[in-house]
Amino acid sequence: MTKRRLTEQQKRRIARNKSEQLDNSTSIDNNGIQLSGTVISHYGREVVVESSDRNTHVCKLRQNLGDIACGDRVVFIPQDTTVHGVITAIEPRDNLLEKIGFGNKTKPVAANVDQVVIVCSIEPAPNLYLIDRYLVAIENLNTEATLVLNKIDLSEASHQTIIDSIDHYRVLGYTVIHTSVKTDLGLDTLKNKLCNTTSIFVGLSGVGKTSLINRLIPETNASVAEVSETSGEGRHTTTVSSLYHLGGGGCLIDSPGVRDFTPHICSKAEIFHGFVEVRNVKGKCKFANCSHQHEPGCVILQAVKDGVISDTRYSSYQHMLGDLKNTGA
Ligand SMILES: Nc1nc2c(ncn2[C@@H]2O[C@H](COP(=O)(O)OP(=O)(O)OP(=O)(O)O)[C@@H](O)[C@H]2O)c(=O)[nH]1
Ligand SMILES: [Mg+2]
Ligand SMILES: [Zn+2]
Repeated sequence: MTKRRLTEQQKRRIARNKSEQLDNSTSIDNNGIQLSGTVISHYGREVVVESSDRNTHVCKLRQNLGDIACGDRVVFIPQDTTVHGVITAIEPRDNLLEKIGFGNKTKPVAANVDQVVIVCSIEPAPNLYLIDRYLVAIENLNTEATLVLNKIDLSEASHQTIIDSIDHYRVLGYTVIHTSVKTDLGLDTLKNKLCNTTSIFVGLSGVGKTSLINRLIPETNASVAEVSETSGEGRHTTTVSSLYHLGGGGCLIDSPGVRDFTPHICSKAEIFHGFVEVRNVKGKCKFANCSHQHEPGCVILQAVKDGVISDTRYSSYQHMLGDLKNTGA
């Protein structure tokens, strides 16, 4: 989109609107009503906040508060009949899941999550490098990662490689759940895994994140799309992250599908930490500063040779280090 130059008249109108907004927020401020709540979705600067009594309030974000994310705990002045509510503070976060969007700008995806559920499917087929990038990001957030392989009802003999490649993550200690929204397979297991936690569903567009959420929380009824016939990929039906409550306790955040989720990885240390199999042998290589790529006496290279670490995981590791170099980090 091209930037338009504002006319003097437009500038004056914007300044007038801003000062009116400030006046409005100050006048409610003086009423002294401040509530705590959780951000359940937001559209630009318009944020939907849920208070503890489960009422929703449409709020604006007070200037200088920075980016806000679904799952953020906030303090806000509730709306009255004439004006929007105003978010006055964002509580300190336990964690923040971010992605790198256009122009290398970080964009918050969700805050305060206990568990990130990476949803993949038989069709569209999983991208293992994308899964590994998610896992590195999640490991560095100190949250739990769970993998879901959805649309199992579509699997045929030719899909066995896909199933094996996802099941392989069990060897690394991750929970892998097979599901089908069509046959209900695995939905009880998934529900138990989500119980009493705040979880976010992430993954490619069209894998069935929203369909799973609609099935787990029937009253949600969020829109899902048909997978496009030609590409087999979804068309980004969900456009903003939204938080829903699970019947048995716990929250679920649906997120828009991503084709190219680049987690915010700043250093080699984050990559070393993010690959559990690399982290587990920390300090065991011959050289203390071993990059596990070419050095003699490297236990990781030996493990790859012995088949203990899979070739795909190791190539993701190399790929990620390469990406880091390309961004100049
Ligand atoms: N056969 C089959 N189809 C499924 C299953 N789960 C979802 N689908 C279909 O997959 C398509 C995409 O589902 P969505 O739930 O919109 O996918 P999404 O991951 O939310 O996609 P975005 O919102 O674009 O990120 C829909 O046509 C669903 O009916 C499943 O278990 N089996
Ligand atoms: Mg969706
Ligand atoms: Zn090494």
